[in-house]
Amino acid sequence: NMNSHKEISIIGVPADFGQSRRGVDMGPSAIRYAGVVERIEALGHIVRDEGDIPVDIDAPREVSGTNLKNLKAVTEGNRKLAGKVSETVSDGRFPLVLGGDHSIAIGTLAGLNEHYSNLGVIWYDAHTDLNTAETSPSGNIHGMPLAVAMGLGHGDLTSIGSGPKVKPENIVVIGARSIDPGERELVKEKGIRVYTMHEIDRDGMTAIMEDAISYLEERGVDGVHLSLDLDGLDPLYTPGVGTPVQGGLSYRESHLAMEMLHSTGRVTSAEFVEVNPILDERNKTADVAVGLMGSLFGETLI
Ligand code: 6HN
Ligand code: MN
Ligand code: MN
Ligand code: MN
Repeated sequence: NMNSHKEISIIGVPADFGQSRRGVDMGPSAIRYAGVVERIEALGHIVRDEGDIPVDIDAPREVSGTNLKNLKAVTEGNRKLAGKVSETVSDGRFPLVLGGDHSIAIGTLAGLNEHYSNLGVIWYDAHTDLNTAETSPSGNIHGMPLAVAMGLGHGDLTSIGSGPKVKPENIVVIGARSIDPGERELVKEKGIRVYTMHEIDRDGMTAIMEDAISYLEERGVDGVHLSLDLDGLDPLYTPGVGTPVQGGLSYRESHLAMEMLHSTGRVTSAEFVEVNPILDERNKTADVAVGLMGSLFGETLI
């Protein structure tokens, strides 16, 4: 169907300041090498690779003494990304953001917020990324972006763009299996819809995705952003991530989820994060990421 063809802008964010393991800044290169442009163009979409957001990768690292490591570098990178994402949506194009660690979701969501007043967010991740400096066990900002998007956390981060970017009741988390005590409190307090591995094991991915999609539709969302952390999958399929957690989503479950999202025709932006080629096995994780993008943009087996 020609009407479903999109104009897609690929935006690379070679940034690793949100966590402590080097290499995730090479994620965009690895995903390009895995053939992202060709894979999506083959589906009939018009793809423009916008290159990378300029990131000062050689900036000095803050290794200790703060519970918001590399705050300045994270803030600067996200300001630039927010501008680029906003401009992309202004041009009527679909932003496909390639990380980089998950702290880049702060900028993506800030940019999207310029255009949506009731955005839905699907957070596909082993983690809930709902920490603040007060609750974080690591000080790594990649564990905080969803809290920042709700307006919680350090002012330098929450003030990128204007106001809160997402309402807690417009968020669904899929695949969670590593949740810190402060995050658990926030999930309960804000009533965030979290489908942990328990619910997915019990009810199956089909039922979970149907529920997640109808939940967001009932909220009357005016756009849906998919934020996919490759550690949402089991490390068996995506070993090239900095914070792997056993017992994750399978390759097939993840493709099914992407195919079901495609069927809705409601996804308006996406980001794929945490691909770390240094920790990977022969670019396996980037290959999986590109395969999932294929399904998200309409690939079918026959
Ligand atoms: N990610 N909850 C842990 C922390 O340090 O806050 C892990 C966060 C991982 C974040 O994978 O995007
Ligand atoms: Mn808004
Ligand atoms: Mn994660
Ligand atoms: Mn994450």
